[in-house]
Order: sequence, then C-alpha cells, then structure tokens
Amino acid sequence: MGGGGVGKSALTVRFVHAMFVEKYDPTIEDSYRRNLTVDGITVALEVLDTAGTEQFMSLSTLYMRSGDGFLLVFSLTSVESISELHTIREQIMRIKEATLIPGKEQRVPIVLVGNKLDLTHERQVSREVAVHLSRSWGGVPYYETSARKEINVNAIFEDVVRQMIKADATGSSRRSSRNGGFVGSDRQRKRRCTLL
Ligand SMILES: Nc1nc2c(ncn2[C@@H]2O[C@H](COP(=O)(O)OP(=O)(O)OP(=O)(O)O)[C@@H](O)[C@H]2O)c(=O)[nH]1
Ligand SMILES: [Mg+2]
Repeated sequence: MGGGGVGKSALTVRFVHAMFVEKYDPTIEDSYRRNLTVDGITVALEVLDTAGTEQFMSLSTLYMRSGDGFLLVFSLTSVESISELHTIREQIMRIKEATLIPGKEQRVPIVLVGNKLDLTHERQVSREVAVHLSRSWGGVPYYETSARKEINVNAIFEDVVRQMIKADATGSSRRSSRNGGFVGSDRQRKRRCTLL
C-alpha cells in the first residue's frame, strides 16, 4: 500500500512477471499469484496491488483486514509520499491489533519500502529520514528499491513472507490456522497468503 504513483504496480509486476512497466496507469485493484520459497518453505502468494489514488481507495480497510503482510511503499522522490504512510500504517495497526492474541508477542508483518532508487537526481527523502520512521514503527525492516533497475525487489517480498511465516508460528495469524490456511500436514505444507 502507499500513495499514487510511488511504484506499487511496477514493483509487483517486476516481482511476478520480471519486467518493468514504464507507463503510469493508476490501479483500481489487481491481484497476482506467485509461488515463493523462503528458507525452504514454499508459499503460494496472492499479491494484492492496491490503489494509491484517492478516488479508488474506498476498499483499503477491506484489504487491511484480509492481508497477512504489508509492503508500505513510498517514492524516494516525494516527501509527501512518505508522510502519507503514517495514516495507512495507523489504520493497519488498528485493524490488525483487534485480531492478535493477548499476552503473546506478535507483530504485524510490515516492510517499509523507498522506491525509485535509480532516480538519484530527483531524490527528496534521505535514508536517515526513512530509517527514523522505520525505528518509530518498532524497527520494521526498511529497503530502498528500484523496480526499473531491479534492485531489492525480491528482497522486500521475501522479508515480508519471512515475517508472515514467523507470525504463523507464534500463532498470531489466527485466521490462517483456524480456516485451514495451511494445505497439507507435513513440513512441506503450503500456505496461502495475501500481501497488500
Ligand atoms: N525510474 C523509476 N520509475 C518507476 C519506478 N517504479 C515505478 N516507476 C514509474 O512510476 C510511475 C508510477 O508507477 P506505478 O507502479 O504505476 O505506481 P503505483 O504506486 O502503482 O500508482 P497507483 O496505482 O496510482 O497507486 C510509472 O510511470 C512507473 O514506470 C522505479 O523504480 N524507477
Ligand atoms: Mg498501481
């Protein structure tokens, strides 16, 4: 999730189809699937590419409820785009905290992503500012990416999936364990996850 034009679709399409989308076509909602193996565990990922443009954002609460992990994306070329993430993160925490089990140490899987790293001359957000924000969120991982130059694209998905697997193991994802989110019963079991 993140503001309009920050590169959510470009990152998703780079991750799923290994190509760069040059054209800006504001998203209403797109869903993608890809298998990803992290630390020997294969997950069937459903990646929900959401709308950043105000007029299409009415479904965002629904996405937050159904999502198991979140990539919060801003553009390194836009100061406004990083400040927009405050409200989004607050909404996610409010919605997700209601589903956590009291007394267990659990975290909502989140990765902070500063995209368009290749546009060096247009950069407006320093690494320090972004790291400061990630610390204020309890130390969520922060990555600088480029969908164009394919920098750190797989890394952000792997990181959030790793957090999702850990969250499942500590029992925070009640929904997954309750409704049979796991397919199969041995160590090679598959999971169905939704990323926003
Ligand atoms: N140079 C550069 N351009 C990028 C990068 N990522 C995205 N873009 C460009 O930025 C524009 C917007 O990218 P999108 O991926 O459509 O942005 P979005 O966040 O999905 O926007 P909404 O769907 O409106 O929320 C497009 O023209 C992309 O080609 C990047 O890493 N580097
Ligand atoms: Mg988009």
